[in-house]
Amino acid sequence: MTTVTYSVPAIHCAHCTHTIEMEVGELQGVQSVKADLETKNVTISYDAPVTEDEIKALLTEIEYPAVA
Ligand SMILES: [Cu+2]
Repeated sequence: MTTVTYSVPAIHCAHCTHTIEMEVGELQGVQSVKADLETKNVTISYDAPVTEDEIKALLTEIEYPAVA
């Protein structure tokens, strides 16, 4: 399993963290998603078949892009 943490500055309320957790959690292979309102960090643990590129693409699509 791979765990990544992204900074997502667009997070501004509990609705944002909920949306991110729901949407990213639906990707096949994602084991856990935790979006933190205080730090604006999103920590995601995943296995195949999902890839980091797909996770980042989804975050961009739902308008919560990860910054490097
Ligand atoms: Cu919000």
